[in-house]
Amino acid sequence: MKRFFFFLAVIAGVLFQSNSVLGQQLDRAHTLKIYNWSDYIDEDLLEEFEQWYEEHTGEPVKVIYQLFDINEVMLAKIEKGHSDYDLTCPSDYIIERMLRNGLLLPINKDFGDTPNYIGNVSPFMVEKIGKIDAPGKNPNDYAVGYMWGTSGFLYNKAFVTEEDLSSWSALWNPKFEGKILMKDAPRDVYSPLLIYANYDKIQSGEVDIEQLMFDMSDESLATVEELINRSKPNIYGWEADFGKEIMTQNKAWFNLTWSGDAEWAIREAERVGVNLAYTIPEEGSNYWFDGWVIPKYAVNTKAASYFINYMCRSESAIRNMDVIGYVSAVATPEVLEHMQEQSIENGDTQERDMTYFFGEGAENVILNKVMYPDKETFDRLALMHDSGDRTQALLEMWSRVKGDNLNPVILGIIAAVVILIAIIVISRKSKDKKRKSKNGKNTKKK
Ligand code: SPD
Repeated sequence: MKRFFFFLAVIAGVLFQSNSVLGQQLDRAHTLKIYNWSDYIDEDLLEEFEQWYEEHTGEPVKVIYQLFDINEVMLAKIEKGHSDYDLTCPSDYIIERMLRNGLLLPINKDFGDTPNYIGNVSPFMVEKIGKIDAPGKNPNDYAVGYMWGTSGFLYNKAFVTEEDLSSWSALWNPKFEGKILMKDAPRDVYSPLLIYANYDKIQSGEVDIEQLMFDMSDESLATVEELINRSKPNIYGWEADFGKEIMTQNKAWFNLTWSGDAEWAIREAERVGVNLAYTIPEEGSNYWFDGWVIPKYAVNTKAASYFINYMCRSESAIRNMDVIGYVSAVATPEVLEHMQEQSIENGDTQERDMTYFFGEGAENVILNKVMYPDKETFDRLALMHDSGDRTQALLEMWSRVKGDNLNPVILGIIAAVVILIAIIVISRKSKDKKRKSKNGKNTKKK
């Protein structure tokens, strides 16, 4: 009899266990885990999505929203850590890497009765996503454009002129000693400097700027390393995502950064009377885009694709742009109208042709130039590509150039901690020595 009850208890235990496991799975199945850049969304949209999703699918969902500052951190979590994010938002060259390495799932764009808003994305963006180089795969099946922009200099007009920054060589101009904030993102520094180093050859047609973005040879790495080293006396600090705040506080004179952060900083600085602007050096630079992708280890792929769809509504695009300063990939007439109204309100008057992004009807529109560059500016820019197994060499170069550039405050703290530990160890040793010699004397007395 005892044995029978024991057997029953074991079965009940197993059932209880499997139920709770099942319970957890159910919870996870109704969770949407998003891993996005910091400061990159109107966060109210997250809760509103939960409601919208339930209305459109009859299923509940809870959004868990986590943040990263640079692509490489996000990539490591998925590539090495196999994290089960349902959705993330890498840049062009990282999407390329993830696609080449089989780390992405195709996005299901069939939403039943729910309207498909993904068609709101500009054909320009679809064409740029098509430039992702992943043999045998159509990148547009795996990524939907979210935001796009350029890389250049955000500068404080009180100290620097646009003319000063007409070339990347401003980075090692001695008059900017200790005044430059550098983006702490290896690819975003390497690529424009590689363009700078090859400028003459690009001009003469010997080098194709698009092809150059695949180059990570030892020679090119050494050239860029030398250029960064030359700029080091000018570097105030390295920043992944806080440059915009530092610039609004008047601390550094200019910042190698992304157009969206620049736009955000320009707006914020204006409120406190600081006059910032943004420019792209004449030699050229990068344009980039960040796109929604569903990683291989995702669990809730349905909610992930619905979320992408939700982000492509004109309303979501407009609200995101208003909050973060970046430019949405969505190019509907509503977006154009809103952005035009805003630019006029801010005092812009110059009509421009923006058909390359908005299509027909945008021949003479008034739009903010930091956010929406002219076609002729855009034509000086190129898209980055995955550096494959050369990535390690780039990261090594990066830690070499940054290694001896530690903030003096941090160096001071490290030195103080080392000295403190040394004092503790020495004083313990001397106490031990005294105790031993005392014990020795006591033993002799006996
Ligand atoms: N704070 C959000 C920043 C997102 C910028 N993405 C730009 C990537 C360029 N490679």
